[in-house]
This record gives sequence, C-alpha cells and structure tokens, in this order.
Amino acid sequence: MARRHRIYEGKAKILYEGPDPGTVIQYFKDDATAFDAVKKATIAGKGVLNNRISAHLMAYLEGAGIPTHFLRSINMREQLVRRVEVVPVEVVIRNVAAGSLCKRLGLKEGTPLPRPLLEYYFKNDALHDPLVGEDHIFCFGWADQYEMEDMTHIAWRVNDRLSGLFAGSGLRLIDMKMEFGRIWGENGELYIVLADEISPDTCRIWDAATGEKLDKDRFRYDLGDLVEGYQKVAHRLGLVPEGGIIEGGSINEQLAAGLGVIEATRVGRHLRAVPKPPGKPWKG
Ligand code: AIR
Ligand code: ASP
Repeated sequence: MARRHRIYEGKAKILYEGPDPGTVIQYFKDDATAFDAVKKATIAGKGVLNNRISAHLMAYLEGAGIPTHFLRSINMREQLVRRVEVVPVEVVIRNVAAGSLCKRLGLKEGTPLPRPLLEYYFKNDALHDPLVGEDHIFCFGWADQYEMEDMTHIAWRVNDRLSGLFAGSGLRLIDMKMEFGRIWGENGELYIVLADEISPDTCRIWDAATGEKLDKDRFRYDLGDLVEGYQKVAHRLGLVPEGGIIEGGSINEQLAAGLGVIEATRVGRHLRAVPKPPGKPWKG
C-alpha cells in the first residue's frame, strides 16, 4: 500500500490524509478504552463492526438530508470522510436515564425521561469532558451562536431518526454522543456537519424486548463480550449475517470482505451555510 500521511491517532481511530483535498480516511482500530483510557483492551473485530455500523448510520442520516462528514466506506476498517475542523463541544442526547446522568442526579437507570434531554460537554480528555452550559461555550469561544443553532438542530433530528430506525429493528436508543465539524466553502462560508462516528461506542443501545445492553457499557462494566453485543446491533440493522462476522475472537475475513460498500448518495447537496456573525472577523 502506498505510504499515507497520518494526521492524528485517537483512542479508537486513526486519521490519514485522503486521496483528494478536503478528504480524510478514518481507520477504525480494535482498541477499546473507557473512563478516559484508564481501562484499555484490544478486541478483535470491534473496528470492523464500528466502521460498518457508523457508515450505515451516517449514510442513512445523509439520506434524510442531515449533513454529515461521511462520503463512503473504503474497506472493512476504513471510510472516506470530509476533512473538518472539530468543534470542541460534544452534544449528548438522552431518551432514558443512564450513565453519568444517573450519577449526577440520582436517577434510577432505565427511567424514561419526560422528554429527550440535550446536554453539552467540553471535549477535553485532560478535564474528563466536563458538562458545560451554553454560556460557557460562548464565553470561551468554543462555538458561536450560529454554529450552536445548527449543531443543536442537527442533534435533535439525528436522535429522532435513529430512535425510529432502532425501534424498527428491536433496539432502544438510550442516549448518544455527537461531535460536529466545520467545513469552509469556496466563498468562505461555514458549514456545520455531523462528524466522528455513530456506533455502540458512542451510543447506549439496549435490546427493546429484553433490555440487554448491547453497547460499550459491556466493556466499561464487564457485562459480557463486547463484540457479541456489537454484532447483535449490526445484525438487527441488517448489516451482517445472524452469527456475525467474528467467531471465537477472530474475524471471518471472507465474510467481512464480502460486505458491500456503503456510500452517501446525497452528500454535498444540502449543506447550509452559517451566516457571518455581525462584526466578527471571518475565518476563510
Ligand atoms: N459518550 C460520551 N463520551 C464518550 C461517549 N462515548 C457517550 C456514551 C453514552 C452517552 O455519550 O457512550 O452513550 C452519555 O454518556 P455518559 O457517560 O455521560 O452517561
Ligand atoms: N471514550 C472515553 C474513554 O475512552 C469515555 C468512555 O467511553 O467511557 O475513556
């Protein structure tokens, strides 16, 4: 393979320079981390499953007119995405109480929320991604009012769409984390797109009938084999055969390689420029 320039290595992914300007290759590693990488493991097949699931969900959202960074899958571990400047704000939407919300407010896990709840976190590992309010975001300039409007609007739509898609597949979307990126157009106009990944690493997903946890909480709290949960999600979404593509800790390469290429068909047609804020210097 030709030498590629590595742009960045994170906990679960590596980013390489893409074939065209403005593109990046996202490589999904088999590494799992939790609690800010205090807990770590390498789990065969996790990268393949997350690449597959995320490509499917991003393409699905694109199809619904929601702007994402996703362009197409390349192979079982890689996908081509647009190059973005990451907004250092994570948006979490919760439908059911779980995780840090239960800890913070003393709620019982599994309690349906009166309505979906949207939260912001400052994306900063050293600070353990603290919960912040909108005014922190404006005060410290992590994003402006127009960007936040776009991010929030997209986040609600994503939660709506994915809750529906999952419900139709016997799955329950408990909560999810979204990241966003900035893209500058030819005339210096700014677009906000959904970025990073959407997978059982970034969502809590329960079996709708049994309540079985099928997401990264399996790894965080030693609830069972992680890949087994991820395979169930992929199977329910119609992406892999019933038995999955990982057997006894190793990938069935032939099955995995045979999975079709996922492509975003509507990419680029529906980006919406964020208007230039009055009196603010424009970045182009
Ligand atoms: N999340 C937040 N930071 C990293 C991730 N993956 C996701 C979790 C969960 C949701 O955001 O996977 O789906 C809320 O997490 P928490 O820990 O705040 O309850
Ligand atoms: N992704 C974060 C970490 O690696 C937090 C988590 O998912 O628990 O620590």
